[in-house]
Amino acid sequence: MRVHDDDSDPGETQEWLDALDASVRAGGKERGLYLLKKLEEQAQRLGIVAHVQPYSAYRNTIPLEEQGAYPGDLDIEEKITSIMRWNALAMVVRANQAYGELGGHIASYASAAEIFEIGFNHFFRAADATRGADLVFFQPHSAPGVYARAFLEGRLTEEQLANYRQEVGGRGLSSYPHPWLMPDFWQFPTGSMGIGPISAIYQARFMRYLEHRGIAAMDDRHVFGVFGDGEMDEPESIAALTLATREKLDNLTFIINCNLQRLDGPVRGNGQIIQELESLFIGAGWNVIKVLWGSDWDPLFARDTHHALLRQLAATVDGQYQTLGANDGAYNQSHFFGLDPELRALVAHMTLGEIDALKRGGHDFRKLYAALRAARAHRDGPTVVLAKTKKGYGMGGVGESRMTSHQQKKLDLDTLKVFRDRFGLALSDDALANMRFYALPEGSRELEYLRERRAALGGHLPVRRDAAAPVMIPPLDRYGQFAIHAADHEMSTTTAVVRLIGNLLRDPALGPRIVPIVADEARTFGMANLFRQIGIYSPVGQLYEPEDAASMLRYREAKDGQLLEEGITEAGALASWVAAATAYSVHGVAMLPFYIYYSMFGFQRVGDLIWAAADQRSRGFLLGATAGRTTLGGEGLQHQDGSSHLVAATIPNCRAYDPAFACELAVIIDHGARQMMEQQDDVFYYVTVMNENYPQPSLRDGAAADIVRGMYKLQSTAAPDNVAAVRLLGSGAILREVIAASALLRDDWNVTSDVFSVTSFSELARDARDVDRANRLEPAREPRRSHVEQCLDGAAPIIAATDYVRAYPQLIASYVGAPFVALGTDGFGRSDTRAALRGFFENDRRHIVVAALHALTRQQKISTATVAEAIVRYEIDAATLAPWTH
Ligand SMILES: Cc1ncc(C[n+]2csc(CCOP(=O)(O)OP(=O)(O)O)c2C)c(N)n1
Ligand SMILES: [Mg+2]
Repeated sequence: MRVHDDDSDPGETQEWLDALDASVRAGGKERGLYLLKKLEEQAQRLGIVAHVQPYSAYRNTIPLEEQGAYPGDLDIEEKITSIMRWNALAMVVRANQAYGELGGHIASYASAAEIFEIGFNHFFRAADATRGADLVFFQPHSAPGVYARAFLEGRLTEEQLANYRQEVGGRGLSSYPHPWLMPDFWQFPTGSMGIGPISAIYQARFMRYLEHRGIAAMDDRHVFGVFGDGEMDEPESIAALTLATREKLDNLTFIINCNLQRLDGPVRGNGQIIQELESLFIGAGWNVIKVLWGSDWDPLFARDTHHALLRQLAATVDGQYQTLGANDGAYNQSHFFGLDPELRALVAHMTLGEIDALKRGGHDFRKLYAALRAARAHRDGPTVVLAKTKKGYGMGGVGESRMTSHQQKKLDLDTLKVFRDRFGLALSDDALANMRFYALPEGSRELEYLRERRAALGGHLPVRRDAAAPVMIPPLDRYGQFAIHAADHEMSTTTAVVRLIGNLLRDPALGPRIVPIVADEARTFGMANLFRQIGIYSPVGQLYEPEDAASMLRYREAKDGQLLEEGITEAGALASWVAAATAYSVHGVAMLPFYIYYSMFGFQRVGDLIWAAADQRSRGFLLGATAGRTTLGGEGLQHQDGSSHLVAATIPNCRAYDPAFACELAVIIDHGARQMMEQQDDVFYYVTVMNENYPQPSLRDGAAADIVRGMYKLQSTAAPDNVAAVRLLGSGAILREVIAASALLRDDWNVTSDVFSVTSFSELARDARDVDRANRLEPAREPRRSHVEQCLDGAAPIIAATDYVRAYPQLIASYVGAPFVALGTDGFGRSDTRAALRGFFENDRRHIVVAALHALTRQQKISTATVAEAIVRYEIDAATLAPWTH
């Protein structure tokens, strides 16, 4: 049923409103709420269903009567904020005066300065002797404001500010929050929009997890996230909103800087982003607090008895708010207040200057403070503060609420003077012209205030720490016997990794620190036994009798459950993994997460989250299961992964492996666990595992170190009447085809071959690249040889076959001196049997043999007629289209 705006019986309407007013006056707000609830129930009985949007009037949520006193010194805080504004602006303008190409943003922090400052002066707590720090996610392009404050606090030098965005050489400051590049400062990378919001939610959830599992106390530590209104359009920004309510995360507050603009223009020119966000968050169950208007609007609202002001505010779209924001008092008088006689009367007593100075709520400390205090006091769910601001606040005609505000990075002297005068900055014309940074003199009241406030809140922020006690890994033969002494026992590498995790979970020291994570695929990977063994985490335990209660593998949810079952959200599961993988830094407790997923839905689907995980120095295992393009049989084009290893190779601190055998896998997991938990290196591991069952060999003596390096010789297959020799390299799912090919080469063609198992082409390539560089830059020294050069010395052709695109083995091609042929799975995957797929992609044993013979023709070891014969013998259809063409 639609609600009509025209009132058919105003007298009756007024009676109802008066009755509600009287009840609230007599019985308070709770009585009012009760009546509304009863009315709603009755309306439902009468079949009246409301389809109104769940948003409130276009005004502040917290009424003036409930605002409370302001605990800070407004004069000083405003002065300090003005100085921060200046330093942030000067940092960007200076960098761009010196080097026009450096970029940077002024307008975003200009809109967010009061939001940041209210946090820094009153809410964001650092770690002290009694408790850990709050977690704060900063809007990335407002980073200059965070640097400006760190400078005033004496944490950053003038030289560092002057080197904003000039990081090469190590003196400068990162453009955006990057823990990799500023490891003592930034905690959370937010530069890629959307990653901050989803990460903040999963960090808040992981804090509960640690607490419920008895691993770390959280006291009243809180997660704050300051994000942009444009940023909320990212799918990741809103993907986990309902998780936050479902898990009652009252340790979480979002503050959305609603300056109504993004980069190109208005976020919702023809609508109202604030109302839209309010509906969204209310729908997701959040506590919503709107901070729209500053204190100087309070008297206007008080006199707006007929709601003319509220009606006009509701009727004004954001594109118009922006134009109003960009223009002066006279324009606002004629184009807003002048539109309605009641409104005109409302501001009749005000000068144009006063109208011009009316502030938006997000620039008013009192309003922001009341909102954040209410957010901190809110229980049983997260809060979002929607703060209405002006983009480029204070930048005058060149930047305030302009379409081009976001891109503005150069300001002329006149604009700087207007800025200085508006914020009452004690800067000479000369200081302006030279964009001098403003430091607070020692002994000044402002500096003392600044220090006092931070001391009261525990110290500086942001600070990234890196001090967790190492956790010892048990000896491999204690938990990996089954894999290293497999003795041709049949199993898949997925089964092996699940057994390894299961065994590690039983270790008294390491076990509790393991965090298995799945995105609704535990059964796929044979992990259902973990449901009962360690339980599935739920903050409320299990409120129902599970259908399979009698089963050994029952679905057991528990408050201290260890497994994180994230449901069908790879982005959420990855964010969850990051929370665990950074716990060593964020909470000082090292955790070891294993997130196991369909490999295609990793780097391909949430690659940017993995990049951010690398930036924040995550430590943990990503397990790409059902990996490759031909082991997954029936699944088809969208499931078959031929590229993840190539992408993994581009992430500097990601060590990626594609083991074929359980014993290789065990060595890699063991090495990785030690590197991350004992040595505490800032690396993470990506390991692919498959679901194909085959006999698993035992670990060769002395092979372990080479497995970690990336390759080892598996066997030499000597042909009795040896006509030629080749080297065959294989990894993961295709290694067994390579071994089979070596037998065919011997039996059918009298060709000898050495077979190497390559556990990681990317690790080999990295080592070779390092060696190559060292040799080039120190030409006088005795040249070093990389592992790949040592293994593949000589001239015999090399055939490398994997279940990935050819570019993956080609990572090492330029480091070997012999002819190099790569076979792989370029093209779109499709569903069929494993054998059919390997035939289709031309990486099965037959094609490996043909490739080897062909390579030998180039060395005049074998005739082309022999190659043609092999093609016929193996029934290869030479006329078929190449797999990557269809
Ligand atoms: C994933 C991603 N896409 C695009 C960008 C480029 N970008 C940086 S800031 C910005 C606009 C942000 O608007 P908003 O979130 O409203 O923040 P504001 O600057 O208005 O405070 C864009 C598009 C980015 N950093 N990340
Ligand atoms: Mg914006």
